[in-house]
Amino acid sequence: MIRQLSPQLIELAEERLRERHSSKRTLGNAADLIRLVEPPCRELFPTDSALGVPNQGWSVTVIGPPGCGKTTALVRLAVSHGIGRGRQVKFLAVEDLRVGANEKLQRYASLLGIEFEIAATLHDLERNLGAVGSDGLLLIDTPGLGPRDLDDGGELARLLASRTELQRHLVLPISMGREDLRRTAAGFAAFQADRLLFTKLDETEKWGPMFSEAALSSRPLSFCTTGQQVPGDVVSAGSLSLPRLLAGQTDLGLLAVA
Ligand SMILES: Nc1nc2c(ncn2[C@@H]2O[C@H](COP(=O)(O)OP(=O)(O)O)[C@@H](O)[C@H]2O)c(=O)[nH]1
Ligand SMILES: [Mg+2]
Repeated sequence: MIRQLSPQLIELAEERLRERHSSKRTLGNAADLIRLVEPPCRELFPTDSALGVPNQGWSVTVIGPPGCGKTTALVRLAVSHGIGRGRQVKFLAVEDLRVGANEKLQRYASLLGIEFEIAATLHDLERNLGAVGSDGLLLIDTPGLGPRDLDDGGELARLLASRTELQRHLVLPISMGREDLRRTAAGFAAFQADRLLFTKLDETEKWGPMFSEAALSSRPLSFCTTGQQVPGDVVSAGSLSLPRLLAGQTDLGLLAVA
């Protein structure tokens, strides 16, 4: 897996290791090595699976390219962090004029008994953001934006980026590859995402690009989705250990659920 990491990142990791371990140490086995590299890895790849901004209620949005897993990630979080914790959940879908685009979330909402609204205007969005109660969890779905649509994201991006109480997760499929991930993340810069949420970990064993992107963009990994089961198949990013993965331990079953 080390070959999947960016050369810049490997250099950075080596530097951190040298800083911490200037004296020579003998490593008995793989477990020793994992223990040695775990702390610098945690520094390089911070994880944060706390949903919402402390003391500011729970408003969360997902942004990202079409088909990357935004809507289903939101449904999984609604169950694990909303219904499962006794919060009053509401889904708000920013209107997407593509045929059937908002219906998926609406269907999940009715299956799970969750309130659902379509925000047809930015004013609807602001009104909902202003109305989140202390026990509420507002989960905002946004239309998928491809490279050519990103200019259209302008007003939406400005509004979402301006709300300090809103936690913004950039959703990226892990199979995208290092360079496309960099380019895609850069395309969404105007949204000022504060977390990275990776999807489709079950589709590849090449997880290196996820760690590279997290380290190079200095944004914590929040959650990862690991399959098609909805709700379910979501883990807290903190349960991923890069050293264990480097040692070939990529069993999804070992990861802790969110
Ligand atoms: N295998 C796999 N499929 C996923 C995962 N997350 C989402 N999907 C699938 O990806 C497709 C698009 O998901 P969706 O949430 O609608 O993407 P959106 O367009 O970004 O909202 C659906 O068929 C999902 O079942 C995952 O972790 N693993
Ligand atoms: Mg969607």
